Amino acid sequence: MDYARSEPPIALKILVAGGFGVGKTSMVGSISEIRPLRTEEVLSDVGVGVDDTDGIEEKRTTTVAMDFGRLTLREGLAVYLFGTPGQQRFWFMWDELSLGALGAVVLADTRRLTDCFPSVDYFERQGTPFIVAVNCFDNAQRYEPGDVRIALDLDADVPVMLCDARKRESVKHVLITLVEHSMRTMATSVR
Ligand SMILES: Nc1nc2c(ncn2[C@@H]2O[C@H](COP(=O)(O)OP(=O)(O)OP(=O)(O)O)[C@@H](O)[C@H]2O)c(=O)[nH]1
Ligand SMILES: [Mg+2]
Repeated sequence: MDYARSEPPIALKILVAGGFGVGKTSMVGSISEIRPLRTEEVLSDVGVGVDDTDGIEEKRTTTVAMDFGRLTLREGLAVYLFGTPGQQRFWFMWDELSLGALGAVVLADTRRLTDCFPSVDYFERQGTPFIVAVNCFDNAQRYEPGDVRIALDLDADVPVMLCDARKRESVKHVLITLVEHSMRTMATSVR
């Protein structure tokens, strides 16, 4: 690529956060064009009673550092995706991961909605633009985005949407919504 004559490459950093087992690793994996870097460890007997796998009994591994994936939107414009670890004992990673992030997707599971409170709090405190994407698990009751907004006590300008973390098109839609929201937020804050 001849960077001397073209614009310098732009990299957007996006975080995928949320509670334990909500689908963060799945989301990064379904959209990444490179084989995603994963830091999965097998859930062991030691975690029984600590790691709550209700509703995700099939889950065998958990992220201990981060997920990493990449998506090229056009030549010279790439999105780097960082999935955060879900379990509280790995949260010390978050400050490093969130440095320079354009925004964050907070994934939510309506069967355990309170699990995403810490992520929402974290990004509100940091002033990082975020959206909430409800990952619709097959056996979970469906709620309207408006109900989720009320339950999470979100500001009116925070987008809330439904998604399927396993489907590329759905994840693409989530990322576009986040980028648009981040742009709007930045435009308002420099005014
Ligand atoms: N039915 C359904 N299952 C899903 C979906 N997304 C993920 N799963 C399953 O749910 C489990 C959790 O997925 P992960 O992607 O590992 O979740 P995570 O948020 O990265 O988990 P931690 O890193 O351990 O916090 C796995 O068993 C997935 O196969 C979904 O959208 N629908
Ligand atoms: Mg994970």
